[in-house]
Amino acid sequence: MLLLLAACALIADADLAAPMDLDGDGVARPIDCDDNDASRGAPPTWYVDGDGDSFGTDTTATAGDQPEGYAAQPGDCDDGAGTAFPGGIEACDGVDNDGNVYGGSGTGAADVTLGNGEI
Ligand SMILES: [Ca+2]
Ligand SMILES: [Ca+2]
Ligand SMILES: [Ca+2]
Repeated sequence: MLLLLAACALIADADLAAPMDLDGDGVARPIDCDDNDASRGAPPTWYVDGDGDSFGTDTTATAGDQPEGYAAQPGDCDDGAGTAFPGGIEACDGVDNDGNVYGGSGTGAADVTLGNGEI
């Protein structure tokens, strides 16, 4: 018991007041989602991805690991169509597949061919 009390006296007040950052990544507990892994710091923002195309909506959550149904990036032009996302390949399906506002009729009417080849 006396030995334990003596050991506690060796801990400086500054050490006790300092935030815990065991992995030295500059993010202290409790914000650091894994204080034993310097490659993981504050939990990232995740974006709701309803169609599973890896692009999410503006609805977000923060978590250390990617929650199911969330994507690492926002910007889905149509979160109800897994074939429509930024940079996607335009197809003759009445959907704006590449997110550039061209290609989706939005009315159910026949697709229209544009000068740039998109439908
Ligand atoms: Ca960490
Ligand atoms: Ca999506
Ligand atoms: Ca989509």
